[in-house]
Amino acid sequence: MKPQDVNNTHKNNSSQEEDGMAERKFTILGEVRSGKTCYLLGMYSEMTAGVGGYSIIAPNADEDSDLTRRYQKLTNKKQGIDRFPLATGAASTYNFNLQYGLEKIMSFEWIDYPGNFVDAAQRDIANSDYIKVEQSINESSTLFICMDGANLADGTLKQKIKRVRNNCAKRINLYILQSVFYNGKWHKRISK
Ligand SMILES: Nc1nc2c(ncn2[C@@H]2O[C@H](COP(=O)(O)OP(=O)(O)OP(=O)(O)O)[C@@H](O)[C@H]2O)c(=O)[nH]1
Ligand SMILES: [Mg+2]
Repeated sequence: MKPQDVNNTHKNNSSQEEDGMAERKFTILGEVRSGKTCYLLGMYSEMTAGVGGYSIIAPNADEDSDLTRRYQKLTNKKQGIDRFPLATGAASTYNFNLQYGLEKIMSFEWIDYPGNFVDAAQRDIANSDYIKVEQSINESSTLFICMDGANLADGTLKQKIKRVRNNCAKRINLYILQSVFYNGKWHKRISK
């Protein structure tokens, strides 16, 4: 997206910003252990340094130090396997600002959640955390799909496709196929 495109969005959403709400939501769809949390930590670390003039900051100092500390741990090879994050136990919401140079051009929200939320056999649709995640998926302007590379590691092409279908597609398709398109926007059903 070009800076001017984002700027237009920013102007259109100025009242949301005044209310302290994120202008956009991004949600990552991925099974248990697919790398959602590691991606968030890596993305934040890379983007705080800036790429092509764009950078991301977490205006909340606690969120910034939490993400920074966890990324430092993730990259500390001396800690061996302990450096990887534990399975996410509860959903956490992070608020970020996207900057172009010194100018803030957009705020967005990112939710990190336990991957079993997207497993039909395990998810609890009455759980308020799950409802929050489903709502975030429904309201997101962008969905990322995160897949465990182990699905593609060994075996024949047919076996790899089967693993992707069973471990990834079966779980996340539900959230994409439940979408309905009206008024020029995608909307999704929310569990009652
Ligand atoms: N090689 C490699 N391994 C990764 C990468 N990202 C994650 N992993 C491995 O995958 C494991 C799971 O990653 P997480 O980021 O915790 O996965 P998650 O999707 O957040 O898992 P849940 O919180 O249980 O849903 C990590 O402990 C690492 O061992 C990556 O980019 N490369
Ligand atoms: Mg996680």
